[in-house]
Amino acid sequence: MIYNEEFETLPREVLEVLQLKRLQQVVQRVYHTVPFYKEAFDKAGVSPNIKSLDELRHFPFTTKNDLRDNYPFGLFAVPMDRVVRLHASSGTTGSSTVVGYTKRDIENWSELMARCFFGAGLTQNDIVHNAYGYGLFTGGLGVHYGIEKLGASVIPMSGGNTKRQIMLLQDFGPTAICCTPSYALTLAEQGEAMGIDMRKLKLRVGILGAEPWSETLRKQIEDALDITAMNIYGLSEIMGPGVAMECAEGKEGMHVFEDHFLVEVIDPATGDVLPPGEEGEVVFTTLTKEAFPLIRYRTRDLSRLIPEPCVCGRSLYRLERVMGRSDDMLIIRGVNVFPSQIEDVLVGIDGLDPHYQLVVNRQGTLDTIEVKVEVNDRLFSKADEIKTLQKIEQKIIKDLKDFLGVTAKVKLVEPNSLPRFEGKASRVIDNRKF
Ligand code: DLL
Repeated sequence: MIYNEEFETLPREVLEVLQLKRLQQVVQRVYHTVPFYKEAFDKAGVSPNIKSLDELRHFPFTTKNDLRDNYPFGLFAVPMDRVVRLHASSGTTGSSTVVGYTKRDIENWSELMARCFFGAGLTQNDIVHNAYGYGLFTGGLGVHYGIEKLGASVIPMSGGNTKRQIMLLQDFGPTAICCTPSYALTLAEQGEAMGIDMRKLKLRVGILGAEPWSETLRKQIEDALDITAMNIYGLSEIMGPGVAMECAEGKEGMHVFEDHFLVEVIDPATGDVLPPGEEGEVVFTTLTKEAFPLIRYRTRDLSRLIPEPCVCGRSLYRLERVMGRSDDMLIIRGVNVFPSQIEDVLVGIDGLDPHYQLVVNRQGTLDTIEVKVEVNDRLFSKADEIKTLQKIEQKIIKDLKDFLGVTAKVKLVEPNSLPRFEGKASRVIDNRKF
């Protein structure tokens, strides 16, 4: 099912003409309104008068660090009186990334989300249980507006409170659910533990994303809930959910909405653009965003483009399931966190040494993170004062929650007990299997 027949099935040549026109406009606009881009383009010696799509490969990349350096609104391309919504990623002040939307941006986003839902087989007759978190995270509201745009009924459940979620799944009888894949499995398991036959619910479709997941997990979720589980991809910087989405007919690879986002895949080491089909890091340029356009944003997500036509009839290239990243970002229960952010929190606490290890596990369906950190000699010599240690442990737990939104287990360990590194530190032990 195709929501916007005109734009989702454009012949490639026509799509490319549209992309070029939009690219020319956005490049001109950022050059003249955002000092960061003027400086970056001038430094790279590229002219904002683009004549072909191919020229884009000579433009400099934008990275998460650039967003942080311009925190909070430095990369916005419109005055604040045109911004109607802000979202942000998790992180302490200055390391969080903030994104903004104009009215038109929200309309476009809603339409793209409606495309996702319709493509997954939903119509205005569906009731959709939205368990993505509402708030600064783009998942909750992004999905919410898309469901309303489609004309289906949305249950704005947000995350957490699993028992209540299960109660509403029974009482309201939603036909679709939106949440992370790991949460879908948690709901299935909790429901079963409560003696409920989760396969008997009215649910028939799951729109799942925001974290990497495998075909094996898809099968497990589909079995446990008796639904079709569909993969949705997106990132706050580019818009939020709805940058790419699987279609019900193909269910293999996620169609990128290329009329709004220009996608490239690059070699993460050299930055060279790779031919379609080769695996590398995904880079997006927004073609229509007003408040917060991004040119050649390096997502750090690893994938490949599938240029072959899809059985659904869309001409849009597909992005293969994203399974990895070219940086060390972890996604713990939907919260994105870098080891360096955890380090920042730890070094801010008296009595700790900057030697730590992060152990990530999957317990049942939920990701857990344990932070092991060395106390310093001074504190260790007073360690008989158990209360002092407990206090520090509690402070770390609270700070990680307050600053990063991460719920962690914390273990204080003796000075010099964690591994030391000669080259690159490898402080993360990720035992999850995707
Ligand atoms: O996770 C937006 C979103 C919300 C997508 C709801 C889908 C559903 P961020 O918090 O900025 O935005 O995290 C973006 O999450 O760069 C990927 O590494 C990862 N990610 C998102 N969707 C998928 C997916 C939202 N389907 C980061 N498969 C991205 C694998 C995904 N990874």
